[in-house]
Amino acid sequence: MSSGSTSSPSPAASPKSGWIATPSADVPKQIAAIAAWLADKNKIAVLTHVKPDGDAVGSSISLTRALNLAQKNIGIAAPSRARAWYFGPRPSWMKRIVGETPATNIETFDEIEHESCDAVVIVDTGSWTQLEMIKPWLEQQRGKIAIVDHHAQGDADITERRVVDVASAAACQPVAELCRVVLNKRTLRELPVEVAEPLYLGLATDTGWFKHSNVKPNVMETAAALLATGVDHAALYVNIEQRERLPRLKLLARALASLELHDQNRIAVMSLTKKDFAETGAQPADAGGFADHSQTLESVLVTAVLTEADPGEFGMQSAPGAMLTKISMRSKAVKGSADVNAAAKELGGGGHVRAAGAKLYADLAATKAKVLAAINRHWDK
Ligand SMILES: [Mn+2]
Repeated sequence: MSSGSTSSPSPAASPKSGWIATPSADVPKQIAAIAAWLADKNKIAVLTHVKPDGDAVGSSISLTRALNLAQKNIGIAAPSRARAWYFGPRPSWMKRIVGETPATNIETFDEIEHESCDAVVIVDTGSWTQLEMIKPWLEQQRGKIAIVDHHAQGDADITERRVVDVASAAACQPVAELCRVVLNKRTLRELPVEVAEPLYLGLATDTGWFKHSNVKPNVMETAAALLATGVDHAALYVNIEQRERLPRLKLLARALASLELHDQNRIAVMSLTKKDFAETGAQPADAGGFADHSQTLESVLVTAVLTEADPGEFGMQSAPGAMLTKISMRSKAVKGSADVNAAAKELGGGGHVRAAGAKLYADLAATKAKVLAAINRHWDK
């Protein structure tokens, strides 16, 4: 669920009670059941998690397009029956991917409070914490909701109608199958390219453009089928990953200048102050993905990026006299690395084994000491 350049590897285990992965053998059956349930629905909202990333946008836009194309095929005379809904900050490239597809950016709850629909499909999440803003509305849609996800954690009380394919690196994989069934195609290779392209985007971004440890044969098989439909993957890469603004690069220069190595050069720490943001003109979101740079150092196994932050940015209370520091950690997928999820949990945060974060009411120096100590307690045994 993180942004394109910082996509984390496979979702963590330990599901809450009731939220269980769909057994692999049942995934096709469950997808077929959701497609059959959607067949006669005339007004469908396709939702995804707050702060949508490549997989969230890719899976929601492709499904919205497939549902509307199927509507033409079955001849329902009405405006487009499916619409994608988004809330929270959106990636800069989003408009290019959404194009003319019906989509609404929800800024405040009252915009949707009285919206009605026949069906709601939630993709790439199944957690109330990721759907907070529209939770009261969703609670009124009981019985009308389906979830297509790939995360091992979620809230079972949202709906029982769900497919949770944890063997997939991206939600776009089960959603690709759903699109195929909705459009009555035999194989993914027969999907229209406008459906295949956002699916490819989700698959690419959730795997770090096919370099994370979650890349399995099924990922490459799906990617190959999507490419065969005519997806221009080189253009997609340029459009998504090569659109940086100068302030972000200037902020990266500050981060690299701050780089320190600790613990026999196994831990890299970069620190960004409020002054760095002010002087480069960068926004808080511009610091995403910086760990990728320090991780290129051969000796480094774990990277921490520490950022002075505004508590209000996270909806947190400002404590007088206390500085909030945001911590983002990454660990290399190699033997002898560390479990940054365990380290983050000690600091009151969490995430995945290879990508996790936390926030502390402490200044940069105090935070650094706590982070180094926490990482040191969680080297692989
Ligand atoms: Mn995802």
